[in-house]
Formats: sequence, structure tokens, C-alpha cells
Amino acid sequence: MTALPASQPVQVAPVKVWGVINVTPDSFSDGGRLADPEAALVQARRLIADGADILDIGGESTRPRAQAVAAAQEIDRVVPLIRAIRAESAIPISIDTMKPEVARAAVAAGATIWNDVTALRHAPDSLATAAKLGCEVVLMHMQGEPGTMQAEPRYGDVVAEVAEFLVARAQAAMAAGVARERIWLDPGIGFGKHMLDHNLPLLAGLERIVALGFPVLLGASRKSFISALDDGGRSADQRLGGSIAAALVGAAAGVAAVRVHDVRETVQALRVWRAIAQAGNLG
Ligand code: HH2
Repeated sequence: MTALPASQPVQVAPVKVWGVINVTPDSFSDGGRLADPEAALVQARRLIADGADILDIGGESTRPRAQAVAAAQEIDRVVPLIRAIRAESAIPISIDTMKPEVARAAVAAGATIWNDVTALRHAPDSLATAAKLGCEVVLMHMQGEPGTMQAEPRYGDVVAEVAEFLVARAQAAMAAGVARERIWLDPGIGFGKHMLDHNLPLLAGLERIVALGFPVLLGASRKSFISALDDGGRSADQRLGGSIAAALVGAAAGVAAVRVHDVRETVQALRVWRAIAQAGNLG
């Protein structure tokens, strides 16, 4: 009998888990639940206890037809929470906003990452503000604008076009003075992407985004394509299984982090995946 080669242990980097906290009345995934500041702080403590590496705090929903929010109101929603978390924890905090004013206020309150779904295109001073703040930045791909992005998204090769866009935005950020090592890329699952025709090939092609050489953040948690692949009627809080499946696909492709609503379950899934991957010869 021919001996099978033995499995060799390999090193696999842990995937960071970003826990989402939306202090908004209308987020698609958990809208309204955390509009009260005390409830948001309780949720932050829970996500930290559940094993989150980073908290991603947002004060404006990006879903189509979401209510636009003035910068002052967005600041009022996020800054007290960031301060309150900072007073009791050193966990890194990311501010999910497209507005430079909000990013400035959030960084002054203790955030160290600016997560911008417009990849620093929303305001004329977005790039310069990111460089001046010296914080890490997440540059996310989106075709179109949040309000209309799902109207008629079109791509030839979705992975190639997303990659090309992200490289161009990283170059723009570096040209404006953002240090290369502070840049994250995000393919923007669900942002100007047809439910299955675009999101699925993009998830299947994540390795090509990872190969660009920047840490990649993947945000697939609770998104609509999961419901479309199930019975079509699953509400956002009934998409845990699909969210975990997508996070593991990201882990296998080498993403550096996943942005999720269900932290405890995702941490467990990633620990099991990593332990098996480290045992060798996976895939
Ligand atoms: N997705 C959402 C919001 N921000 N940021 C990044 N970098 N990547 C994402 O995929 C991403 C994001 C949408 O999810 P959620 O925050 O739950 O909903 P809403 O925008 O309605 O608040």
C-alpha cells in the first residue's frame, strides 16, 4: 500500500472580527435597536466580551432609500458612544462615515480607523482629511451612490473592475499623503452589485482582491444575497448561517478581517476554521 503524505502543520493568520454597531434608526440589519445611547454602550460591551477585535460605529445608514443625516446629527449619535467606550476599553474603534467632519470628530473622541464606503470620494476634502488625521482608512468599492446604487449595476468582469477601482483609490490616498500601511481595501459586497450575478463572483474571486497586497475587510454579514439564496424571505436577523459561510469563504481567501453583526458565532466559526486550516493540507 502506498503511504499517504502526512499533513504538515501550517501557520494561518487569525482573521480579525469587526463588530458592527449602528446607532441609527434605519439600518437594514439592526435599525432602531441601538438608537438609544445606553443600549449602544451595552451592545459595545457585549461585542467586546464576545471577542470583537475592533468596533465599527456608524451613525448613518447606507442602505438604498435611507434617510440622509446632517453631519452635526451624525456626530451627536456617534461621538458620545465613542467617548463612553474609550473611557472603559482600549479596543480599536472604527468610524463608519462618508463625511470628513464626522471622521474628524470621531478621531478626536478616540476612533483610530476611518471606514468610508465612498473610498474618500464623498467630499472634496476627504483625501486631505484622511492624510491629516493620520488614521487607518478603509477604502470600499461602490458602483454609483447609496441612494440609487441598486438600480441597475453593470460590470463586464466584476472582480477585475472592483480591483482596478480599489487600486486607483489606494493610489489617490497615497498621493494625498495617507501612508500605505494604513490602507485597507473592501470589495463592498451589496454596494452597487446585483444580488447574485455580482456578489457571488466577487466572493468567489476574493483572492484576486487579497493579491493586491493590502489588508482586505469583507462585509457580507446579513446582506440580502443570503436571503436570495435561501427562501427569499429571510429577514436580516435570520441570515446567520449564510453570514458565517461568507466569512469562512473570506478567511480561506486570505482576508484580514470580516465586518459582522453576530460576533460570538463568527469568532467561534473562525477559530474552528483556523484550527483545521493549521492542521495542514486544507483545500
Ligand atoms: N456594509 C455596510 C455598512 N458599512 N463598511 C464597509 N467597509 N464594508 C461593508 O460591507 C459595509 C460597510 C452595510 O451594513 P450595515 O452597517 O449593517 O447597514 P446600514 O448601512 O444600513 O447601517
